[in-house]
Amino acid sequence: LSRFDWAEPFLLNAQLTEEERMLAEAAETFSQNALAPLVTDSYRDESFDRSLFEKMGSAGLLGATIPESYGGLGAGYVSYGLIARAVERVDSGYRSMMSVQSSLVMYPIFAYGTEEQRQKYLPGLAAGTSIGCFGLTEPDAGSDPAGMKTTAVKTPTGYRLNGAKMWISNAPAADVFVVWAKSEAHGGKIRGFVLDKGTKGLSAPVIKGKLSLRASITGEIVMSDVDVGEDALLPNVEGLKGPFGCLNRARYGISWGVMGAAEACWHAARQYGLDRHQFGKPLAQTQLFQKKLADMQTEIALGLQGSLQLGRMMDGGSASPELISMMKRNNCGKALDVARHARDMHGGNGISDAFPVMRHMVNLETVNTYEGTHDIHALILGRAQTGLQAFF
Ligand code: TGC
Ligand code: FAD
Repeated sequence: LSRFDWAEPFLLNAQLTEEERMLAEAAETFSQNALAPLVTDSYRDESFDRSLFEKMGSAGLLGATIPESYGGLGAGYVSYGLIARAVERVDSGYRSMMSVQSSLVMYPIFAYGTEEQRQKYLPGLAAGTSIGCFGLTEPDAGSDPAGMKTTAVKTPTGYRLNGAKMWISNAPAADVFVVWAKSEAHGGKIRGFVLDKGTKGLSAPVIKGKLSLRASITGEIVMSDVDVGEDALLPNVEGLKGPFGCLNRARYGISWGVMGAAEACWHAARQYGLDRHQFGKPLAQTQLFQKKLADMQTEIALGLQGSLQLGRMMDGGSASPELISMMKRNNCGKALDVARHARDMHGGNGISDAFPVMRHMVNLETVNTYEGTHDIHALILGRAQTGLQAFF
């Protein structure tokens, strides 16, 4: 038998290809050099720096799975997951910026759009010179997006959109809005539209007062008689499977991302326990402290291994939405648990932003809620194994 690597019990790095390892290292270096120094102030001040998108774009972090001919990397889903893990090790808000742009804006334009739409939008989004957002949730339709009220009505030249979206990441800074609406001309089915900033009747007011994900900007999308041409419609999908096709990819990325945040909390708690002495010995020399570290190590190792296998299945074409629900749900729940314990293990210091643990903890409250709440994913898994619908 081989020696135990406490930080990497499954030797995950050794399971990666050379290309995946290089990408992961590049994402980690970028995240630590370009993002980590900013995060404390950015979180404290709830400030948003648009130039971060360009920096992420230059580092190749946007649209990793999109083909190179549109500005992406043409990489696989394991690589995309490794990027999410590296970025979220710093902050869930930064990972949110990256994953909305990649999975929720670039992916639908690539998968459901025309060649003209791809050419028009993807290179700028990949470079980060253009910022995208994804509007599905509404004030009265969160877990149940089928209940959306936003409408698209046919006009002689295109469509007129009316409605409001709520809790939309990147919206106040966005140049490109992928929005989902019920289209009268398509029998009331949900269709996707790509709107440009500056279109008359379109606005995106910022949502203030968030106590979580403060380094990421969030807003509403208000559409009041927004007239767009026929070329704004994403022609190649209809129904809820359009937005869900994007969510599958983003949820998968989150399953990796939250493990990055959990690793940051675990490593911080371990180091704190080694440095801090009480009762004449390091905290890390107490049984309770070690039990908590062992639980963190175990859940993170299992979560990462599950995400890696899911990524391999995504790349091989055998992943199911239900398996994505399992990994998104479990990894978010475990990461939140790790962060709460890490906060506690830091004692009073744990509530200070001089340490990262409470920031990660409150961020993970959002991540556990968005892209399908912990309980909604349980209902998806419950339905899959009983055949019984428990949503309504
Ligand atoms: P249901 O009857 O289950 O399905 C309706 C149609 O959609 C298809 N479908 C899927 N297709 C692909 N992938 C999936 N994961 C799919 N899930 C469903 C399904 O096959 C069906 O197609 P068709 O052709 O037969 O019509 O729909 P339902 O209304 O009963 O849905 C129930 C439920 C709860 C599963 C679903 O609505 C749900 O997942 N709710 C959660 C909502 C959610 O995740 N919102 C996310 C908003 S975006 C966001 O949070 C971004 S945060 C980004 C960041 O900052 O990182
Ligand atoms: P609700 O659906 O009202 O749920 C409230 C509670 O009820 C939850 O605990 C839920 O699990 C529970 N519940 C709901 N239905 C059932 C049921 N049938 N049975 C049992 N329990 C149930 N959306 C986007 O479209 N784009 C974005 O970019 C985006 N970014 C976000 C960023 C942030 C910071 C946040 C906080 C949210 C974001 N969202 C975004 C919205 C997010 O996806 C929703 O908040 C989420 O889907 C939950 O919807 P809701 O808030 O309306 O909660």
